[in-house]
Amino acid sequence: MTLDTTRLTPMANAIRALAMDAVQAAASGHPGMPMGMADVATVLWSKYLKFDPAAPGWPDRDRFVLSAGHGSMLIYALLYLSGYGSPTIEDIRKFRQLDSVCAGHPENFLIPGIECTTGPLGQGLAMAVGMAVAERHLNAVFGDDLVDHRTWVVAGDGCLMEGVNHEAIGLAGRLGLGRLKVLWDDNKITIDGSTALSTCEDIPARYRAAGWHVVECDGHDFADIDRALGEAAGDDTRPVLVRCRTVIGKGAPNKAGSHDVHGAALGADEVAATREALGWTAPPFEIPAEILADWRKTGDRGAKARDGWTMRLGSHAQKAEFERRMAGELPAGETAGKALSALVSGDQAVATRKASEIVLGTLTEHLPEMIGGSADLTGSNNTKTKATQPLTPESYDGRYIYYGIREFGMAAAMNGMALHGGVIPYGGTFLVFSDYCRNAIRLSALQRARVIYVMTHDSIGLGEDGPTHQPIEHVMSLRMIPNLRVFRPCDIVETAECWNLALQSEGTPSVLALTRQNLPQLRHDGEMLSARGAYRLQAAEAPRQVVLIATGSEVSLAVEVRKSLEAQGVGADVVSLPSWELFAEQDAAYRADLLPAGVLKVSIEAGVTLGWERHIGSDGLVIGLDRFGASAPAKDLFRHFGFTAEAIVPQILEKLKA
Ligand SMILES: Cc1ncc(C[n+]2csc(CCOP(=O)(O)OP(=O)(O)O)c2C)c(N)n1
Ligand SMILES: [Mg+2]
Repeated sequence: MTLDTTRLTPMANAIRALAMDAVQAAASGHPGMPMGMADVATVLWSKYLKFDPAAPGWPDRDRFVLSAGHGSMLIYALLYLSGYGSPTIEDIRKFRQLDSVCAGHPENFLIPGIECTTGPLGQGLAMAVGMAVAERHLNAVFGDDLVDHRTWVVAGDGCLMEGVNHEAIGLAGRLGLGRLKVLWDDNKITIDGSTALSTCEDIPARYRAAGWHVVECDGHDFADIDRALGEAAGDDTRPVLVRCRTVIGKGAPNKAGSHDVHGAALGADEVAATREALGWTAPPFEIPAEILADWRKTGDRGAKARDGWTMRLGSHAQKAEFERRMAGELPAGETAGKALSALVSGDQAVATRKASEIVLGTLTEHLPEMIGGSADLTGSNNTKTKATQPLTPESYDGRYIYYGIREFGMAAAMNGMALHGGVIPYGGTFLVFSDYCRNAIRLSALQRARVIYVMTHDSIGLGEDGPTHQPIEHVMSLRMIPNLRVFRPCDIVETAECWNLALQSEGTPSVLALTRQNLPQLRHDGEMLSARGAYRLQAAEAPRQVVLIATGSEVSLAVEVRKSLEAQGVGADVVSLPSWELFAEQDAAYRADLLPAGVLKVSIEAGVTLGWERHIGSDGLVIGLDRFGASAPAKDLFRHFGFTAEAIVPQILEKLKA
């Protein structure tokens, strides 16, 4: 198909007009990037991107990721102009206002055509790596007839400068993700001014070194853009970086090329001057019919492609399985339940990381959508199973990703995989390095992505590696992230339950905080008690004066404490609290029954104490750790820091006297 370049100029100017007018109306936003990338985006959407505005969720669409999320008006303009139902022109008029889906940065949960939430620079590109992985994997499983698409990214200087970029492109290069095409808005401007202020990097050389194919073009010459995108589309063996040399704010006669257009409205005078310069006479938010008609035609190719795809799906042998997986539904039959019932009859004193591996063995065998991995700690995180063979360029049907030492890149890639659909990603690292992934975990939660983080070595109980490796504040700080489930199971049965719950949490990511050290099996029932977040593991025998509340490895300690108290005539319940979030969802009566008023409540958790007041009240007793750990065998550390029945019981008796 040859492009009619005379029609492209007004189409691109429509993007420019919408961007500058919306930002002007909101008196807030980023006009420079959409204006600068308008020409490239117009060629991409007119000729290369496979999409159907009538079906934003069509599984075989190309994924378009605006990694430079501050340029949100670019994607709002593209979606509106090409005929998606959302956003409407009314939404664009109300850009950045409370009742508009056109939020400051693109949000995947507000507009169906937005593949992922972007704004934290670098992560859009890193998520796109995950989308490209999911595409190749599903292609290997279901074939070209059902899965055959690309992932296109628009990224700015900032996205390429962020550290996560290094992780993401290294992984993409190694995995040979040829379906990934990154269009770099090389405008040499960031907020502070010229990129020369802060970098002298040879970016194409860096990408080539990571195994990428690099193409360049003049980002304002349609024929040259077309040539470069053609070359990019033509190489499906290596990921491609298209360096688009652009001028930020292109079209604004006095401000283009300057950091002044990055993140502020042009101002009434410059808006008028831009209209003049572009020959754009239409009033704000009105697109001349002929130009809109040209835009509405851009989806035609995709609509045809989707018709063909729908026919192929209709007669495909794997239709039902493909649809199940893309819908994110777990297979019928209680697979996780089966894993659970096999465990309750046993008596296994294992680390919960080991328990997780045992459970995963069953889960990955029955859930082909699970794709595991680890950031170079496979043998420590216990994330690999028999069913999950390595995913490599030679075998994309593999289900285990060696992410390398790239925690943030792994987490972001998992977000992309989950958002692509058809797979459920889980990946491991040490809990202490959840900080390296933290903003991606936050984005899992914000984007409602089912990503499962397997975070092992969850306390001082990891022992000799010492304070750099011992999480103190991590479990509590992860509990602070909205829409994230943090599970800290106490034994093998709870571990199975928590895995089950994490898999069922379709719109919520989960963190499993697991031990390095062995823990006794405390549960011998298959009641799925963890589903309530907390439950009474043991009830007081003597008249109840104390409720002990513990998580993970400290639950067995609470059991010992209880034994000692009961021996002295002090009745004590033990409550296991594997998930604060699920417990918070229970009704008041259930919560009050577990944690009644008028009884001394004692929390035991080998981590920071801040926050435990929620469960023990202002007159409770909190056993925790508000300092960094130390390097020694686990047993010695627990003794040293007072996590023994001998150290805790006297404190409880003292408190009861007071
Ligand atoms: C992780 C992160 N750090 C900082 C910011 C704030 N920020 C938004 S845009 C921007 C500059 C980005 O420069 P570039 O990607 O070149 O965009 P351009 O100015 O060319 O539009 C910064 C620092 C952010 N959104 N995300
Ligand atoms: Mg820039």
